[in-house]
Amino acid sequence: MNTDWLEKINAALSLEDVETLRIDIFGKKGDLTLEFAKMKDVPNEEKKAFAQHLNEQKTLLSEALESKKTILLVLALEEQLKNEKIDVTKFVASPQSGAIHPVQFTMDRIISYFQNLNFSVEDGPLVEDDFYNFEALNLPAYHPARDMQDTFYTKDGKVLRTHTSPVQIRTMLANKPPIRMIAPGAVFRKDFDITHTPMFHQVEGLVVAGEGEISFANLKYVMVEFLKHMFGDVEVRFRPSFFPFTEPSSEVDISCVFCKGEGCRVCSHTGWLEVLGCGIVDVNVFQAVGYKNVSGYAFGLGVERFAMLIHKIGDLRSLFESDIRLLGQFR
Ligand code: 2U9
Repeated sequence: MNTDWLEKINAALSLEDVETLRIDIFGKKGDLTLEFAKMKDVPNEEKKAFAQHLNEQKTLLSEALESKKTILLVLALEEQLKNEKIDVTKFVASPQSGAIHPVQFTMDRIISYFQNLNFSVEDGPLVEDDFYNFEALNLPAYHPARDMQDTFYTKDGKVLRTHTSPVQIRTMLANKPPIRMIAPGAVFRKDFDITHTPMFHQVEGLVVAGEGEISFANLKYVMVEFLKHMFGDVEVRFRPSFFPFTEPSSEVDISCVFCKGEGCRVCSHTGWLEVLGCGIVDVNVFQAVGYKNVSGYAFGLGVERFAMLIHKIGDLRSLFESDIRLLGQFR
């Protein structure tokens, strides 16, 4: 070998240089490879010393190549770290995260409250048959609630459900008592003014057990605890009312969350806000689903109204406008 390979390896400036040198020394036509090829022409008595010398050269050069490679890799890494240094004090605008809509947020709170009381969560179709939406709920054909003014009808005589009550009918038809369920979801009514939208959300509840097992006291206890959970430290009052599907029936008020019962514009100076309806399930409803010797209570509420009172949102329509200034407050 006429070349001083060690010196060349020492002088290499890049990994590519090292690789070129490796090929020049150890490649098929490499300097050392050609030296080894000369073995066959060396006289027998000199072969041993010749081979020993070449093997020493081989070890020396390959170690030199390896250590040069390591040095260059470390230098490259140091260079990379220097270039990739980040300034953690630099200002970066953080991405905006989404938020749960206040109606969904309120719905989730209501649902989890009743799930903790072991109520199941049921759902059903939005487009319903007359039987499930009206007939089975003690709303006969002449009942004013069926009026074309209030209900959306499809061309083929179906209705957009006006409440989630058909879900309770379907659940009773598909199961035997006892039942402890809620039905959350969208409902539709031909109503559009400051306090009504043609689509809104309800959560309704139904509990059914054996004859004499469910009383108004059970219903009252659960409603009062639920309303205190949702609205905090409020007074609760029950007023007698009427619904076709419950008898007796009650509307339930809480002390006004704006004026604490003092009287203000929101509560029309009464100190009270109506928040839900409830009652003991009418025997006609149980008869329609073939339930005998049972007792039960039911309740229903509007989720938008709850959301507005909880979050002090003044205008119902703002819940349907997708305005980022409102929604952003719920992150
Ligand atoms: C079955 C039996 C009984 C559900 C009930 C109410 C009273 C009620 C309104 C509150 C405000 C609807 O969203 S709202 O306009 N609901 O007052 N709902 S009892 O009673 C049922 C339901 C299903 C089988």
